[in-house]
Amino acid sequence: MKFPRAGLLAMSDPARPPEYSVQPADELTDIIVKGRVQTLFQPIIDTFSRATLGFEALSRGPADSSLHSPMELFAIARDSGFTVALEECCLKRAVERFRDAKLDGRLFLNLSPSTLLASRVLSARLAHIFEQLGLPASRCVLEITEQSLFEDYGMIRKALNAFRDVGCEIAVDDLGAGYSGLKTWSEVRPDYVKIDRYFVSSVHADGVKAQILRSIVEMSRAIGSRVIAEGVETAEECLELLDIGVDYLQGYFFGEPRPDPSVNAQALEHLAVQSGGAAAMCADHLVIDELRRIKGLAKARRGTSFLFASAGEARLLYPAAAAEPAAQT
Ligand SMILES: [Ca+2]
Repeated sequence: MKFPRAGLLAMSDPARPPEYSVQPADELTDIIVKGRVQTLFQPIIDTFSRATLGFEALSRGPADSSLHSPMELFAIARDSGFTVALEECCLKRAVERFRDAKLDGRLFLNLSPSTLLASRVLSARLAHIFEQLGLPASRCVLEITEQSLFEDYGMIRKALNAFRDVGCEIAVDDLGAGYSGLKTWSEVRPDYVKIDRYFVSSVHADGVKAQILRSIVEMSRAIGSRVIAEGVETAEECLELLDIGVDYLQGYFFGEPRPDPSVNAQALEHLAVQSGGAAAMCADHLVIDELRRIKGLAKARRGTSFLFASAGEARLLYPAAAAEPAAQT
């Protein structure tokens, strides 16, 4: 369904028959003009420290609106040519509500490539919003989702660098879904990659998915990105993702998207129990953390084993850790 781009003007037309006032395009313009989008926040958990890395902001239409569903809301915006206006509105409201809710950590904001490329001043505007609200822009992570094949990675990198210049970090969203793939990862060199929930769902029972995730974790170490698994819903999935070495977890298992989000204490307890083996194996937790940061040491795994690039290298660099019963897997 196509809607006229003149929706903002039409909304204020006094001659407009009243029955048209509930048309989706009019509802959309009203939502944008009045900033009526809802923002929900979902926590992202550090698998190592069990601290909250931050929250992803998810936008919805107002609860009493026919555009409450985000799919409907963004589809109407796309069809009526208001994607950029809607996304800017969502960004602003998300930062305001993040500040008002006094949430800790980083704020993950979704941005489409079309908006990224359409607005040359968006990075400055976003930095200004953060500054006005007394928040450093370095707490912002932009999640970029591909909706179509990128034709010009040079333009994408240039646009993203403008956000990096004001302090934002970058995430590639939904890795493995649609067009979001290795080429984008390689070209963008993001700080985070978010793995599409398809690969997370029942990963404990699907050896192929588990192997794909292991490969993604391996590549992330080489590229310098950190891996976030989305859509974690069960303890079994959580355990498997820990074993694979994913850095951060997000999903209903840890907390549903809410205006006033909270983290499921039982899920954190589960993480603590599952990672308890590390404490038994290594006298110094910092050693593990340090290992995870060092490029070349593929990964330091918790639970039952450490995996080094080579046993000799680990022994040389970290004699205390290497002296523990390290098992190659
Ligand atoms: Ca996202």
